[in-house]
Amino acid sequence: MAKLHPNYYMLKARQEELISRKNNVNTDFYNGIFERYENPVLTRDHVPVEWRYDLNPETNPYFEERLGINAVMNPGAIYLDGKYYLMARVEGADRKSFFALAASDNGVDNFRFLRPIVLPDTCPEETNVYDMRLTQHEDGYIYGVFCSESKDTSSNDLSAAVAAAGIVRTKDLVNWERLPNLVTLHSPQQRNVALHPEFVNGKYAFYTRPMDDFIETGSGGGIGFGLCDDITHAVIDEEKMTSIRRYHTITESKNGEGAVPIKTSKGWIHIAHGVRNTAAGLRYVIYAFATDLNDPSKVIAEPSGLLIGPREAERVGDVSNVVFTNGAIVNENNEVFIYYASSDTRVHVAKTDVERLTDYVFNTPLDPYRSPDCVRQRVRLIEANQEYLKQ
Ligand code: BGC
Ligand code: BMA
Repeated sequence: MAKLHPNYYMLKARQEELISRKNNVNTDFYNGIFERYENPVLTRDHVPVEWRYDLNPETNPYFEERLGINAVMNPGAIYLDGKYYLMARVEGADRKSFFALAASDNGVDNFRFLRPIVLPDTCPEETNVYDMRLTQHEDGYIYGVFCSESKDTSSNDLSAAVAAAGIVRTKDLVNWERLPNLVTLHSPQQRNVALHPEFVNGKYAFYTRPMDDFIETGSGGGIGFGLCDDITHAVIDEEKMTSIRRYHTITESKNGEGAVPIKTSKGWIHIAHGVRNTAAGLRYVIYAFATDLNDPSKVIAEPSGLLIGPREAERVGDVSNVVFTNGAIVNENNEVFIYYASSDTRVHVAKTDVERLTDYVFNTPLDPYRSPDCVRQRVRLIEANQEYLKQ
């Protein structure tokens, strides 16, 4: 066999340096709620050289990248046997995404891609897949719920598409069984669907996001919640509303479930996304809310405003002004790792712990929804603080 091209070794060395680089807390940022880190945890440069280059010098004499990667984003996340796994959305230069698994021992650096996931190809019309939520369900399976996108052949508009929730399951992150897509009897389209980790009234429970069409949620009022009897033919009739969209807030245009909810002693904590429209296009931020332990559709806490917004370098990328999350991990020390992508380009981690996150969700004031009330809310804070400043 002919020798490998010298640039292969150059790329491998660079990649090794990138992957083994220690990630430190970004000390310029403080809000007491979570820490940001200096470096992204997963980027297109983390994708193995062998996944992109043909190493055969005869068929690739100039060592050109044959199958480029455009972006790595929106990972599902799961903690298994002390390892932090990310199921990333990897987007090829061809705009199609696939899922690939990466793992790290500490959740903040040294993430290495293990393998691309080849899902059972059961939907002939499916064109793209993305944004998988991984749920460790009490039935013993790990489920992946993702967006399955197809062309809308009923419309003359070339861009018209249909979004549905695809469902796969596994016991080992290696072998995947594909189940039929979720059917929601009252919503024509679905994106941002996540499976709740526990049975609710003996049924499988999904967070949904009813939509009238592909981009606009239309009459869809927010993050839905529905039950189904049989996960192998998942059909949801009624979708109750949980966190709803509101005028002149961060969720005005759309919102959607992000990570699988985190169980705490006070309630299920949800880390979701909210979208508003601007002259510069849609702006995506991450927010949090909590639902009742016994009735996970009932919102019991709604801290005002955003939890994570795109900052500095995060603001720029393929789809600028976006932070998006669909995966979080809680480890045995109650540390919380929120994985989020910025501008549909790379993946970051925000770290907190269950106690601080709970305090944020339950003790951050509510949004008064009107500017005059918001300023009064702030003045009350300032006046109360005067007492402490006198000390
Ligand atoms: C893109 C997604 C995006 C969606 C709605 C899809 O075609 O792949 O990233 O969220 O359109 O804009
Ligand atoms: C969506 C999501 C994400 C993406 C976001 C911004 O609707 O499903 O895939 O991060 O748009 O482009």
